[in-house]
Amino acid sequence: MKAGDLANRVITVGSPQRAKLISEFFDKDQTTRHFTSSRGFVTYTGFYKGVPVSVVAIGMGISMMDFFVRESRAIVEGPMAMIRYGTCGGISPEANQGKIALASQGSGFIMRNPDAFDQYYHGSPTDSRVSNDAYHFYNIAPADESLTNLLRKNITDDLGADVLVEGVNVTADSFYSSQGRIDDRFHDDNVGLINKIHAKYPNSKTLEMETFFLFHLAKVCTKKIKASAATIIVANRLDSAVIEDDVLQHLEQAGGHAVLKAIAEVSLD
Ligand code: R1P
Ligand code: URA
Repeated sequence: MKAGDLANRVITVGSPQRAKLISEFFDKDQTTRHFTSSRGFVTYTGFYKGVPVSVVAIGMGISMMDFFVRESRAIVEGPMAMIRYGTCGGISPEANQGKIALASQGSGFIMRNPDAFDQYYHGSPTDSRVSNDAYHFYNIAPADESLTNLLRKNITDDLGADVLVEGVNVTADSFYSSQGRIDDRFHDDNVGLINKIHAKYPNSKTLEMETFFLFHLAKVCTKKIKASAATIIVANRLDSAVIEDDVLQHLEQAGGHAVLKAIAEVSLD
């Protein structure tokens, strides 16, 4: 993609299907352009109520978010606004499947510390220590307040106030070890990790894999980027209840429409 192919206002999602669902709300009397990349990025650029907007599916993980933010910023002139509309796991009792979480208090970041496992690199491990630093926790990166306020307003107007859970999101570098999923096939030293996440980030509600890097890069970029994030809670990690397919599709569509209204309404100044 090149200059002119991406709007200043962008929604980023994980899956191409979610991007397509959201693009179906674009203005029908204007052309919507569609771009695919050999690395799995899928972009729709069009208009919502006359305002230029894009939605980009980036796949999963912090590296893809890094590519997305940097390469978007490289081809767009002027201030930008970016909203991630993703899925996540809920880690507090009220963060149930079927709710939408707003990362209004920003995003933390948890990363596996491979050096805590170096005893396994050469032959049989002799060191039976249980490492205290198998995971590193990083300071919270904040969301943009004005964009977050518009997300809150549009989501509650369209889906009702009961759908919303607010607090801190935590981005992890793995779906598995650093989100506290236990896998006997690997040495992960992650029993009780969700409790440690709560101790580090007291109002943490959700775990997913991209938001922190969006917030972090938006704040360190030398050109203006307003960033915020909402995520559909697909499972509650405390009781393992999982969302029904039709509820997920409804929230991708109706929630996606509310997110589109927010990105189109925000002032870029
Ligand atoms: C894991 O299943 C993926 O889903 C979540 C995580 O952040 C990760 O990318 O978000 P998306 O549904 O937006 O991909
Ligand atoms: N995405 C994640 O990264 N974690 C979950 O638990 C659900 C979706």
